[in-house]
Order: sequence, then C-alpha cells, then structure tokens
Amino acid sequence: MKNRLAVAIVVMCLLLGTVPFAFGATEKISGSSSSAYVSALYVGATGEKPNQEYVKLTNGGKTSVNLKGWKIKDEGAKHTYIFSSYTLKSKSTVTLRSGIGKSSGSTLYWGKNIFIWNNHDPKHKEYGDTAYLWNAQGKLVSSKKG
Ligand SMILES: [Ca+2]
Repeated sequence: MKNRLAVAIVVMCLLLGTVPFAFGATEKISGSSSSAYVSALYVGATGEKPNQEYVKLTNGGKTSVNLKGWKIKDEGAKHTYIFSSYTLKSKSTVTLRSGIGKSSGSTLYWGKNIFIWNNHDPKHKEYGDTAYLWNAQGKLVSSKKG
C-alpha cells in the first residue's frame, strides 16, 4: 500500500512537471563525481622491461584526492593494483610503473616483476590494453585505452 502511494505521488509530480526531491530523483550523491582520472597508458613494446610500462592518474580537480582503496585493473581484470595511502594533490599526476622499485614522490610501482599491459603486437594476437580506475566505493570512474 505504501509503495502504491509513493508511485502515485511520483506519477502526479511527473504529470505536473515537478520532481519530488524526497525521492532523490535529482539528488546527486556527494563525492560521486571524481576529479581523478586515467590520463595516460603506455602498454610497452617488445624487448622492453616491465618498468617501462606505465599508467598515469591525474587529479584535475581543485582539492586533493585520497586514493587509499582505489583500484586499477587491466582489460579482463587479470591484474589489480590496490592503492595504499596516497594523496594525489590538485593538478598533480602520479605514475604507476609495472615492475619493482622504490616508490617516491609521484612514482609508484606495481611490485611484481611481470608485464601488466598487453602490447600492440598483432603477430602475437595482442592488441593493446585498457586501464580502468575504480574508486574506494567500488565505482568505475575512468578508463583509457593504450
Ligand atoms: Ca606490455
């Protein structure tokens, strides 16, 4: 009965051309729009080392973004990188390299000495890759082909 009443109210509002805020029809979830995005993906080339591959995230917003719990995945989610504490400042870029290294400043390392991103190499049936960025709430916020 309650649901019917709610539906009736929504239908009435639609007919009258108004939107009921109580039902969240136009509500924006605060913080749902992300200012951090995948700004570059270099998938590497034959003969290169894992650390020559990289994905870059840029914060185009006016405030810092805490990337703790954010994830980067490749096409098919074969590999997942989970950020520990990292603050990406406004108008800044962080580079995540695929190999092993000592993280410093704006460079992080995936931490395994393996290739993450598929090269462009039709001979070996590799056609590049895509980087997907998920926020700490598990929402896909950005992707980029490389
Ligand atoms: Ca590669």
